[in-house]
Amino acid sequence: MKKALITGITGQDGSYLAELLLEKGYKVYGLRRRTSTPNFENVEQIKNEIEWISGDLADLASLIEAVRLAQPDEVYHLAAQSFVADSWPQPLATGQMTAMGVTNMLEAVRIMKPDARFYQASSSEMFGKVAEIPQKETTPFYPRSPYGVAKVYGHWITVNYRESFNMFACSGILFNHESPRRGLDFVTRKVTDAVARIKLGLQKELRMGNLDALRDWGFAGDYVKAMWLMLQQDEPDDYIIATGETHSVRELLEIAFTRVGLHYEDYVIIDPRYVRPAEVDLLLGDCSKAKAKLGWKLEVGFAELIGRMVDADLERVQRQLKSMPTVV
Ligand code: NAP
Ligand code: G4F
Repeated sequence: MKKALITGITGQDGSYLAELLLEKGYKVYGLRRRTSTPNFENVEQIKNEIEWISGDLADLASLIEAVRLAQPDEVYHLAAQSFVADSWPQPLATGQMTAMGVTNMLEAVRIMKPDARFYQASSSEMFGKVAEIPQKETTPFYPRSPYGVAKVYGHWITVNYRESFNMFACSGILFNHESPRRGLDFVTRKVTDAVARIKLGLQKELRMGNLDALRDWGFAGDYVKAMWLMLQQDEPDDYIIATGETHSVRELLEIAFTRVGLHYEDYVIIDPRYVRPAEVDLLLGDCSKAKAKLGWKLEVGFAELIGRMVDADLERVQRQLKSMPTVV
């Protein structure tokens, strides 16, 4: 039985990856940080099948102990401060978790289990002010946020450990990927949750930032398969994972509101609080290397993804409404 250690297992990607690895017969260890209120929402259905290990990216000793306990064949390093907008008000915490956290995790593996295969969750946000369209593995980085800068560090330290210590370390440069498990702050989920609440009469307006930004949005469930495939190859390497299509935030609004028979112009208000100090205007990935070498393929398209997210939020909000006590 193969053993995998996942950091960030309670997040969107961690939860889908854990399900995939359990299906494949892995023993799955999940690193979880202490929070005052535990949040198992994304992993409730598999909570009892995971070996939970307490640890924090800022605490190297806890990561060394996690690797010692799990003795993993594969380490998927997904934990990070992952919300770009918060990386301006929290640049140091973002640097500590999203950049130095990668070195901490690599050190834990190098010290305790150097033959473990390592996956780093790199990001298309590294391309920032893009040098070419579409972006490929060879496109130079020009990050536009403290988060993007931290991810560039995480990418290069992963490459460096591969080259310095001969570790099987891969960097997956993933473009935006979404699902009903996406955090409520990210634009797709913010929109689909608002659409559900507006439709059910619980919200009147939706305050947004830059509607012209273009993103290459895929489905998280498809993307975790690529993470696993990268660690099954003969040689470690870096890969772009993307859909090869780009859509604006405005298109996202149109699709989501139309799904419930509404017009986004009737509800959306532009609020400068959601406009970023520096924007990534356009992301569009070329994943031909992953298709050719990993045999990776995309299953869920953009409109279907947003439709599924709206439906899931409608169901969830309706359930919440039903469980609320009636006021007499
Ligand atoms: P997410 O939902 O925000 O999940 C982040 C995870 O990291 C959560 O489990 C969180 O735990 C954990 N975490 C944060 N700080 C930690 C700390 N100090 N110690 C231990 N755990 C900590 O993110 P995601 O969307 O699944 O993304 C997974 C990874 O891929 C991230 O590294 C992200 O930057 C990267 N990425 C994401 C995308 C995307 O479009 N989703 C694209 C490219 C790259 P809590 O539950 O306690 O908060
Ligand atoms: O959904 P977002 O917050 O995602 P962003 O910034 O692209 O980052 C996500 O994808 C990265 C990969 O490229 C990951 F590395 C990262 O961890 C994260 O998962 O914003 C998408 C776009 C931006 O251009 C933003 O300015 O939507 C625009 N936007 C417009 N109004 C908004 C809003 N974003 C948010 N979150 N909230 C708004 O009201």
